[in-house]
Amino acid sequence: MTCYEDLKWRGLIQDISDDKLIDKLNNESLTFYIGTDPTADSMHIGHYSSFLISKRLAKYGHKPILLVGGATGLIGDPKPTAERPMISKEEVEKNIKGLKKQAEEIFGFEVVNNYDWTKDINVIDFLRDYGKYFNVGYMLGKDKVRSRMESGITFAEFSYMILQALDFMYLYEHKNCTLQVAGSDQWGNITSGIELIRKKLGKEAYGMVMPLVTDSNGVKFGKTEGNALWLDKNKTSSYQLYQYLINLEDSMIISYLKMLTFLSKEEIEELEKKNNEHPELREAHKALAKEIINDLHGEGSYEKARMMSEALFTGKFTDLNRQEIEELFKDYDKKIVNNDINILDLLINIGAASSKREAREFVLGNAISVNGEKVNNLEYIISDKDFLDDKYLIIRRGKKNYYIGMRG
Ligand code: 383
Repeated sequence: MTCYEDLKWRGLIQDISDDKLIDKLNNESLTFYIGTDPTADSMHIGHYSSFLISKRLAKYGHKPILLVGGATGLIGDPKPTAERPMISKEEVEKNIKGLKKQAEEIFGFEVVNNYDWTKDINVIDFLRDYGKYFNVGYMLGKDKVRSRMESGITFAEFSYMILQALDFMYLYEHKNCTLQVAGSDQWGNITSGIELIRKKLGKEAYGMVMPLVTDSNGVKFGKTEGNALWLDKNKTSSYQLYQYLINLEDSMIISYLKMLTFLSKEEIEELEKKNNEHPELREAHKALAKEIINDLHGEGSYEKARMMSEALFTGKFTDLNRQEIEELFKDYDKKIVNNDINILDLLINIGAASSKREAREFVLGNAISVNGEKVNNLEYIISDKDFLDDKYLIIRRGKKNYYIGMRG
């Protein structure tokens, strides 16, 4: 497959600025860039799905530049709904550090910061050198601006597209960057850059946008109950990512494999077959989770997350270490438990039973296990050996109810 065919097959091409780009992608080595603004100190999975393009194009011999918007982050790319709150310079500074490190670690390419070439442009030069090339009618025609005509847009956010256009031109002139890639929400900003380069330099530059990855209801990939899944493993653990990925809708899984992994066409077609024949095995989901989690958190991270999830299912926790147990039960109340307590009293103390009578029923009914071992003896006494890693005691009632005790 050619580069373009591959991108097309994966569903990664929503729009290109000029058909000439197809030939260039297939036969030349282009320098291209993709940018992100420092609105948080970590990227989320939505960024990951877009920034993966850098690795994909690099595989075909193109050269990626990743841009962190130290300048643009101070202004704010207009959202279709409302003005962004201004972020303090200190916060932007802190976020840049986080993002730069992350971009370097995860994607492994050169990272530039547009603050470096924007900070010294004074207002007169800005208006003469760039403002003069932008017709207000043209700017008003951009989707993002149009959608804000009712709710209002400040001059600062209105000017954002000029800053992004200026970046493209700077990178064109200084790094021979002829292509900007992004999610489809960036189309207006990218075409502004192409126009500026054409008008000011008389040169041709290109843009390519990918669809934003969503579920079948149009909800952005990686949004769970209004929260984003972060790429920083201290903010979103491998286990949390695993839970999210393994539960994705069946109908979307093949398109996710195409867009979010580097598995080949053959491998994905094989998984598609398995998914159709035995959806209950969740082979395609597992493959997706494995690719993403290992890529983000390092080899072996998927296996750990899978073991944790398995433990929750079987009730056996003996293979997990203290940190993994803490991670699994981080949202659970933990009750202090001491040695020599009888199982019935323990069940009441820990909240698994409301009375001795009920506790007795659970135990005799085979519903209770301690760290995965069934306990059906009413005289059972908790001792040292019951504390996993000398700290935690995991009581399971039935299949799904967990209660956690810890040493005082
Ligand atoms: C700033 C200066 C540039 C080029 C790009 C930028 C950032 C851009 C933007 N991007 C989004 C962001 O920062 O706002 N104006 O969160 C997102 N991107 C990527 C992708 C995406 C976009 O970082 O579609 C999703 O992740 O393009 O929304 O010179």
